[in-house]
Amino acid sequence: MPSPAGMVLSRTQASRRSATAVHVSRIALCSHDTVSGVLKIMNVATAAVGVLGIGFDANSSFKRGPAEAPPKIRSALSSESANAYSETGYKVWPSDQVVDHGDLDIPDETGTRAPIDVIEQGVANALATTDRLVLLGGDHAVTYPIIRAVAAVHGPISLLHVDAHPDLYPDFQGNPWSHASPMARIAEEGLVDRLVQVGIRSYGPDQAAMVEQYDVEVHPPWSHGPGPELRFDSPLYISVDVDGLDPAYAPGVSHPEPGGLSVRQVLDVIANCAAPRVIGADVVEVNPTVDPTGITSVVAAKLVRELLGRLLSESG
Ligand SMILES: [Mn+2]
Repeated sequence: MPSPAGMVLSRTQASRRSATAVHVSRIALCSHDTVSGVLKIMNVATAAVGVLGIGFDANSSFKRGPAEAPPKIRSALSSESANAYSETGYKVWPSDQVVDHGDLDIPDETGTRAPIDVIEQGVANALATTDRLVLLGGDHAVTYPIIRAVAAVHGPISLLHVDAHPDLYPDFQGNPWSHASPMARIAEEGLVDRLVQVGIRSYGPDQAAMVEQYDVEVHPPWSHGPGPELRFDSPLYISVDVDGLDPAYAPGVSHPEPGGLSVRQVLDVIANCAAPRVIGADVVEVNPTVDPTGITSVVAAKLVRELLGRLLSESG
């Protein structure tokens, strides 16, 4: 049974609800304009793009914490240390064109299907009012149910995946919903017609077999120059694990892997990949419990700002 709008459920309360229940903890219909100080009522029906938080990390294999990321990323987005615009000139946060759907309330269960279904239904609900979303993770396990919901609306789609890791384990330590396995679920269900991975630098033979089996295109990090030329023929979804970046730029992650991409390289990928349309994106794996300066949330907010700018550039 859906929760009434505006009702906030604690994680414990949510866990007691039935496995198939869908909880939207709050629907933000207003935005505080940090420039003028005026509280503006936003019209969900006219917003071009939505933002939805998915603070879920029960399937993290090594260290929990990404469940705490969405409010940290929003706080960095709203900080008066930066302005409201993308580098490409679009007013993204706050913006009349961007509606904040709040955060999903998700059962805190490890290794079960229930949270996956709650996330998929919650994303589908948000897509009903804004058919393009930027999702704030959460660990990377959230991307499988997100893609199920997005592909149901926009499919067939292509998936551009920035990460240190391919996340293609058939299961990880027996958990098929692990944050190390979302791309395996997406590939085996045929949810995307093309999977392109960028920044990959940590994987073994079992995942290499999956790359071969599902014809995944893998680009390791590059040292200089423009990077791979990426052209897609179908609507594109972009999933960014911030550990695809070098830990020098994004240290607050559960699995830091040195030798990664710079912020500028990832921004260039977002700006330069060619596709008929970008129809959604997520930024995942920020772990605020190991990010004492908050810089990783600031980096994530920067990526969200430019992803929103890219989506708004393709509106209407
Ligand atoms: Mn990763």
